[in-house]
Amino acid sequence: MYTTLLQYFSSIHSLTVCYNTVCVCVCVCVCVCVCACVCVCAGEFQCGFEDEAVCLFSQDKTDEFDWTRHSAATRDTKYTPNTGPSADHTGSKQGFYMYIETSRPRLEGDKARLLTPTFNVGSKSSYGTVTANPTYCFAFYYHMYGKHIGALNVFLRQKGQTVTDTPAWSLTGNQGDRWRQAKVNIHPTTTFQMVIEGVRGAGIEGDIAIDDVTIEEGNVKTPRPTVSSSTSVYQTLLAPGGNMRLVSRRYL
Ligand SMILES: [Ca+2]
Ligand SMILES: [Ca+2]
Repeated sequence: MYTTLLQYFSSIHSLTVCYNTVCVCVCVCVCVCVCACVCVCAGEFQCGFEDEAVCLFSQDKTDEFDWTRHSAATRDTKYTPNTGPSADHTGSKQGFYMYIETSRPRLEGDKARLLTPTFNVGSKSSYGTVTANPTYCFAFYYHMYGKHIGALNVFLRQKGQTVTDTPAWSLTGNQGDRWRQAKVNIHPTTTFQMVIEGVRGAGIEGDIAIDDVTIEEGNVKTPRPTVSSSTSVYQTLLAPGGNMRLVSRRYL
């Protein structure tokens, strides 16, 4: 209920805040709902899924199932002990992450897509100068453990006059029982979201989890991680640049 109200509230109010701001809203409902929001500049977008509102991430409704917010081990540990994380990325069993539960009734190929908030790309003055064609580093931690792991795909969804999804990153297959970080440069030229898609593999030992998602201005700062070519693909998005300028970045 709380999350639904929060998303409803945010959808009808343009939260006039910069991209670097994280807002937390509280709604009280007695016949009618009254909401209040507090916004704090955080320096970058960061989400560890610790709050029930999950930083205004949303579930795609056009796919087969949803991502689940969870802590400690994934739900069906009793029956499927060999898949999913046992704690969130920080190692805390009280910490939360998002994952796809691949037990019944899920079928091979079923997809669940998780959407970041929508960000504006504008132009930004900084001490009289203008930042043009900024690059953003989109980073997150993933956990892909189990013999039936399917795929984890990331798309840049640009929401101009038409909506276009561009592949930004993809990985398939068992990566072992550990959290690893993925980083990718993105070059949005208009309002955008990131789409995180989990695909169910051939069996029930296929839980895929993510945690600590960040978007910050600038290029990826560390070398691209090396991944096994036999089971995985790592792809850097090279979207065409534009004359994009950044002034205000905000949730819509
Ligand atoms: Ca977390
Ligand atoms: Ca869904």
